[in-house]
Amino acid sequence: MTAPNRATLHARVLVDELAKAGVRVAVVAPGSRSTPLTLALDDRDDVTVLSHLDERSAAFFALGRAKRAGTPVALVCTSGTAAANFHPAVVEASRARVPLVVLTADRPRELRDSGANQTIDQTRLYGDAVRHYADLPEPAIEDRRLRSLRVRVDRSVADATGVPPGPVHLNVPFAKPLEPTDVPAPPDSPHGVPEGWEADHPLAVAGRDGPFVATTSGRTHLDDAALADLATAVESAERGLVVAGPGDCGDADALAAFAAAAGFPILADPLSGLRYGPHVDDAPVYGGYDGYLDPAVTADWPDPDIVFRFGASPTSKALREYLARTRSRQVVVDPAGEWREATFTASDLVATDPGPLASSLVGRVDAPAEAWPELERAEAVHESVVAEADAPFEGAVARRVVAAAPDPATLFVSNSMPVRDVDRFGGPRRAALTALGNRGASGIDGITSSALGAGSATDDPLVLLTGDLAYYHDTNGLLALGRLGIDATVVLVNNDGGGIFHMLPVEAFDPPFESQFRTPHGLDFTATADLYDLEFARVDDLDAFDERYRASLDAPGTQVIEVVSDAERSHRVREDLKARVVERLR
Ligand SMILES: Cc1ncc(C[n+]2csc(CCOP(=O)(O)OP(=O)(O)O)c2C)c(N)n1
Ligand SMILES: [Mg+2]
Repeated sequence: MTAPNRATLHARVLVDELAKAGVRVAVVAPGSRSTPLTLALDDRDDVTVLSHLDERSAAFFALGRAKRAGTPVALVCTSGTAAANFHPAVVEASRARVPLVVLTADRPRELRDSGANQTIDQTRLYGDAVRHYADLPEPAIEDRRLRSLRVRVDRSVADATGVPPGPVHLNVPFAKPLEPTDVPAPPDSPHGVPEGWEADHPLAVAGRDGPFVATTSGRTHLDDAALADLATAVESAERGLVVAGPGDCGDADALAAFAAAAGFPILADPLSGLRYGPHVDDAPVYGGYDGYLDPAVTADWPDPDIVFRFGASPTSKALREYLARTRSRQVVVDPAGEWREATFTASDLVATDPGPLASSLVGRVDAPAEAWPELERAEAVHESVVAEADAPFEGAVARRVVAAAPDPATLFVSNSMPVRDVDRFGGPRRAALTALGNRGASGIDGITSSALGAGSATDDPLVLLTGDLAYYHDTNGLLALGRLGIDATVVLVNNDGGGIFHMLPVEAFDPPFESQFRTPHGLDFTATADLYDLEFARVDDLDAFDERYRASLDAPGTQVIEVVSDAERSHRVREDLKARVVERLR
């Protein structure tokens, strides 16, 4: 078979290699310049193509999909501002270590910087947010060019899925014709493919059965001396802690087994993979720390002798500040060996895989450390104060969202107050809840799309807990519900603006607090129900919420449950609960 023209051939080879390198999902936004890529993707049975209209939402959807699935997702757009609209999600993917293969179509080189339509400088558009960048050469009927294209694709996927995973960017120029229209072969046209050329170059054109270059990479293992040093520190510790921050902390069972063997409680961020799951039966997993790690409480506590920290920096400021106050040995374990510790209190950086490290230490630790009664009691007091609280506030909504989520479920949590409320009030459960959020760069711009992307990767029920500004930011993302057949329960905490700003000193400076920070908008989100064909319910008390929430979890389709709340009152309740916990613990 002869390809009708060289752009078609080039795109087919690129996409063939993407599939062989393991990319099974592509999120594609419409445009002309990317036509060869879109058609080549659409033509394949082994790649699921998910079409999106808005590139910003598309990119966040791809991010959520890749995050939930743990496998790379390709992301395709046309030239110009379309590519720039991928940027926020690329930044988040970089910081949160999510594998994306971004393919931006471009004009041929000679049209750059010429005033040509829809042509911007796409060179290194995402700066150092990408693990790999290449400005591909234009399609050409050359054996070496096609082999280099295959190698480039394999290399990009390997970098996207490496340690740490992250986004990669290939800028892909195409000259017309972009469609699979027949073009005469050279010398009549430079865009054609000579009859028989493909059969003569099978390796370049058809590649191999698997990837053109298969990448095999090993993992970093600690040598015996390093393991012995850590094991001795664990053994001799009277008190120790495991802190699991947001993001991938590695094998939860292995970490729990280590914590149990060492006798170290786990302070588990809700997005760490350690807060929820059957392993909570095997080790003490605590989630109330944000409510009790106050200097007034911890002043008399003995410092832990050693702290093992996994994942990114914890969401909880109280926990970060506690870690900064203790004079413990603090071991940051990171498979990529990155310096992600902004309180500058770490004493050791251990570049290795958390799971295997934890398992190796289990075998070297004979007896668990002493109990830590102060911490145990603090967790219990926090739990009882919160359980007794009857004031309706946003934290109670977060608590119910977690407590009543089905097992299993995928729970996506927005930034700002939702993630903080889940952190403090959404205590551990043995249910298999996959709790995700965008904590890499903590934007509120693509929350809905990220959640729906995550939901598209699983048969789990999907629950999104979001705020009104985050919801407003990404209403375009709601289109994916109907277009891609995704069902969700969306819990929209509407406090008419940015409730988080009540937590900041700027609250006292009104004006301009209201007009410039809290920014009430008065929007009636029921309109999104008509626009996107959703079921929408507004509730203003917790009993009504419980009823709607349960009903939604049992129902097909998407229900938005808008909980009308007062940000300031909610914040005062948070302060009051914390004061009560601190008072009882002093
Ligand atoms: C893209 C982006 N713009 C601005 C911010 C700063 N910001 C952080 S939280 C917040 C308000 C969020 O409001 P909402 O989603 O309603 O949640 P709430 O604070 O009310 O819980 C803003 C504007 C951000 N994180 N990301
Ligand atoms: Mg709000």
